[in-house]
Amino acid sequence: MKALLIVDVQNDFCTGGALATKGGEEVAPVINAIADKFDLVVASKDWHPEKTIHFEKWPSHCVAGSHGAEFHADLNTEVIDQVVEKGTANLDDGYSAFEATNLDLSQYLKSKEIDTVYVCGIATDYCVLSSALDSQKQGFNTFVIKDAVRAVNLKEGDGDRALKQMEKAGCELVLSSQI
Ligand code: VGL
Ligand code: ZN
Repeated sequence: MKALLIVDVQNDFCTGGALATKGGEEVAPVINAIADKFDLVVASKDWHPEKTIHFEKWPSHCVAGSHGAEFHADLNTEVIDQVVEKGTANLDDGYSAFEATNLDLSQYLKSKEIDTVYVCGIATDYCVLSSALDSQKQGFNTFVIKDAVRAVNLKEGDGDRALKQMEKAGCELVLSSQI
């Protein structure tokens, strides 16, 4: 059984947001077009308290309950079976969807007999990277959908380096058209 893991397609990571990636919202139609090919769809939300050590590294973003923390309006949320929230404590970054605090994601996926996880969303060089590496570590066959991710690129090339790192760790890179 295959799951789609949609990472952080939230307003603050899209054009005009507090921590915008270039063209972040462009992943939404790509994701919408493939979502029905999966047995289960999980979406993560970066979901921070107002005060957190995370904001010593980053501008304030995705504060729980704020507009910036909402899913981007272009993402079809009707297909989402389960939302997981991460980065909710003030002492960690919570980059990985597997660090969600409202649900043990790994256990949840296993309880649904998922053995394969396709990761997409934002940002390639942080939360997608951590989530894909954790997925692989937890024993799921892990794919990363190259045309359905966007990077922060604090340093030029960070997104591409993250993709290589995921590949090196055993994740497979695919295009949405190959699914
Ligand atoms: C993210 C930086 C800070 C992400 C979250 O979703 O990739 N990046 N918080
Ligand atoms: Zn964050």
